[in-house]
Amino acid sequence: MYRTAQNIAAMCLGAVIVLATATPAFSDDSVPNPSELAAATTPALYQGEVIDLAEDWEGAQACIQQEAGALIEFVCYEDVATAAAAESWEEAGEIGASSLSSCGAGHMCLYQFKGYGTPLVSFNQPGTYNLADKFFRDRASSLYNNRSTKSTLVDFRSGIIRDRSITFDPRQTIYDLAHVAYPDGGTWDNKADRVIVR
Ligand SMILES: [Ca+2]
Repeated sequence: MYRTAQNIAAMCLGAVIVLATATPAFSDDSVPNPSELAAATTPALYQGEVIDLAEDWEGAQACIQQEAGALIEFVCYEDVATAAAAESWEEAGEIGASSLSSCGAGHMCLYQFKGYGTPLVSFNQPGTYNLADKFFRDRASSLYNNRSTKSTLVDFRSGIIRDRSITFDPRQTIYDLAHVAYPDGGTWDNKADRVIVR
């Protein structure tokens, strides 16, 4: 009798171990793993996985800052249309007649290519963001400051040369930063190292 009970206990323990092994700590893909979050410079959720925007977007085309206090700061999508639908961006946020791209109300959107071409990274919380942390340094070529406040791009300079900056009005769009003159010659295309959102 004792032996049988022991065997049953062992079987139960085995079953528990199998269950524990087969079930991840977070069975819901939408819940990020805390250790992954801590290891990433800029953790973002993309297709149920935590990625680090500073390292690799892993094919994501639109990474959207979430409301303050969100469990994870950025959520990424495979294209802008999917992002716009998931984030409930208003149609008013669409740029141009083709609606190829969009930028949600309250967001400062930076696009890697002119004409609002993706990848896109957007910010909707006031703050100062180093774009290297988003794998976006020296990449922005167009933008839409779809906010009620001004936003600023900064280009880092070294030595005695002051950093350069340019500020955009609320709702301002720039189709092509290659048409925006840079203080020391050239243009603002692929120059921005930091964005300041107010
Ligand atoms: Ca730069």
